[in-house]
Amino acid sequence: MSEVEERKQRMRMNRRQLLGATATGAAIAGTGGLGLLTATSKAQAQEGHFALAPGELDEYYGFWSSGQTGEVRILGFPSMRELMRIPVFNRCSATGWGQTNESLKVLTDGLLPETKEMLAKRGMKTYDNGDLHHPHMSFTDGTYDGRYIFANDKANTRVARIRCDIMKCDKIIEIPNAQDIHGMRPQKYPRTGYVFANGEHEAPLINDGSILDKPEEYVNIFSAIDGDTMEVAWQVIVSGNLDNTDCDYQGKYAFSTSYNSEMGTNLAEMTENETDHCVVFNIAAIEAAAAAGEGQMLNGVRVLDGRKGAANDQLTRYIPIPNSPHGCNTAPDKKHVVINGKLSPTVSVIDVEKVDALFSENADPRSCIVAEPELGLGPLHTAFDGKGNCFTTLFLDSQVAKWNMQAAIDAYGGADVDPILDKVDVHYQPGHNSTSMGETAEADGKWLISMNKFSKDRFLNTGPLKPENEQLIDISGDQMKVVHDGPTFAEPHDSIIVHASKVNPVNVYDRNDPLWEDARQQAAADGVSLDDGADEPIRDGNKVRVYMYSIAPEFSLEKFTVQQGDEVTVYITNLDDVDDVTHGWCLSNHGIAMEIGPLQTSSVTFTADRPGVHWFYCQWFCHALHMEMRGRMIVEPRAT
Ligand code: CUK
Ligand code: CUA
Repeated sequence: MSEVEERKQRMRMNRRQLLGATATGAAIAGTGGLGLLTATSKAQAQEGHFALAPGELDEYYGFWSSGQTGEVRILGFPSMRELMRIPVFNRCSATGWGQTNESLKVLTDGLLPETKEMLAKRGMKTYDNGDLHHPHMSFTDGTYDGRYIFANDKANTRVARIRCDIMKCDKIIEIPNAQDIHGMRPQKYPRTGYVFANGEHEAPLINDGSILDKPEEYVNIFSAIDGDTMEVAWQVIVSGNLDNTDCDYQGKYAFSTSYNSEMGTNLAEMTENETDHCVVFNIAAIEAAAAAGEGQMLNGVRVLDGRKGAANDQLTRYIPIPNSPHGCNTAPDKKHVVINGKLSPTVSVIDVEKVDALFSENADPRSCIVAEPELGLGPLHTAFDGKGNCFTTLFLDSQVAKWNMQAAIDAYGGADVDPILDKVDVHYQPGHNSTSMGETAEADGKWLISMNKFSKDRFLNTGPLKPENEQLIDISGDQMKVVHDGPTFAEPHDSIIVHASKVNPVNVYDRNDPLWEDARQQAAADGVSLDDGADEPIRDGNKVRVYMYSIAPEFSLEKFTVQQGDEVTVYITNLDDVDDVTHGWCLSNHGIAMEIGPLQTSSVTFTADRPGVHWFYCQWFCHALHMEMRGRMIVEPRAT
């Protein structure tokens, strides 16, 4: 039998086992143990104080990832109402993200030249998918500062930045030398600073075809991005792959889990070792090595060798952790980092104050582990209440375990205490969880969200594709209480819950916003002001530029005329300096639509290749005469 045929047969077997059996450690594909859990009682679900009266505002913003949808979502929290979507790696029909010149600049400027070339051959300017797992806000002094949200794209190796003043993405960079950015966290102290990003999948460092099916020569890359400039500051080659990451509150170390220390390429190889590891990155030593010109420059980035046995042994340490750890979460006590076991029923607790000692000679790399409580099957991620308690999702058990950090440390030291305080059923198969302000030093211990991968029977049936289920859990008391189910479309992994006082978005754009600097410069070159528009299209060979503004319910031009085959750019400035009066510009039968917020300029470029009369209209309901907010593009046939 061929290798491939064997693999297929094994997969079919596993599937049969999964469908027939209850949860076992082997059922890592995630469908184990379904249907065995008791439902939360209706009475319990109707308690709680998460419901708001009409017009009442939430206490927190929730920033939600969307996985393979590629966007970030803003929720009001704890009401769980979806407030807004921020397109990032995806294409958005409503806002024109991925089509307007302003968004294309964000989406294309940071791509590597070879990516642009590959896409151009397919007639594309940028990717239109992404896999956004981890949204995290910038920090100052160990807590959220409301400046930015950073997010990873596992699908196409990118990191994005969202400006929190306007809640739009302003920078996306593709990370060179690395493959498939997964774990990502901003530096907590002194500020962000760095954004740490894990390349998950191993590949040749120079992946140009000169090394192919030789996994022993593959590497993995850890990157530090400068959050202010969105440039890669440095990279470190590691042994094993990288999964999730977090950092300390001292500004000294970052930590990454590795589920594939074996550097295997198939399931059996990847899960072979009894222990994998957590990599510790020594930031000062790495900065010094980069400044000294160690390592090599590759695609404009200083790449250092932090593998086991590397010449400079001060850059990294490898802490052995039981089989295939996943989540990496720093506690608000500023002292402990929790490494979540996944295939091991344990979590391993690192004391950051014991990490310095790992860098002395002959140190035991496990000497920084101060607790390793056994919590249940499939621990994936841990959140914190700021009162010394931890909440860990148990994927296979479909539960959240609440446990006490000090009790776990005491038990590890030999005391006869059970660190587990409570367990609650969640529905079903939780991945990430987050607590209110829980990844900052200001964790407030009020709410926990459990982000469950399966909803099964919790909602009306939507066919074979079902929503995820995110359950709101009140953690203010001794016992956890599930108070609300929140369905979501594919597939939020992670979320942060940020007190509303940290975030202060504007209501209207600043006319000087750098987002449309290109439009401003083009207008100046054409002798036009964006605020005044132009009465006639400006012709420049077969390029035509149309400048107009909007004031509800009219565009400044009720028609404009171009010739068939012209490359037309339409610039629109929304002069309505009024909260919540967004206009749109949709050109019928051309696949063109964009958002124009109050005092924003948006532009779009297309070829006018259909002779005749084409209506454009405002697609954002803005006024009693919104239907009348329209005009004509007249396209004169090409002379024959
Ligand atoms: S990973 Cu998805 S459940 Cu990408 Cu943060 Cu753990
Ligand atoms: Cu402007 Cu509708």
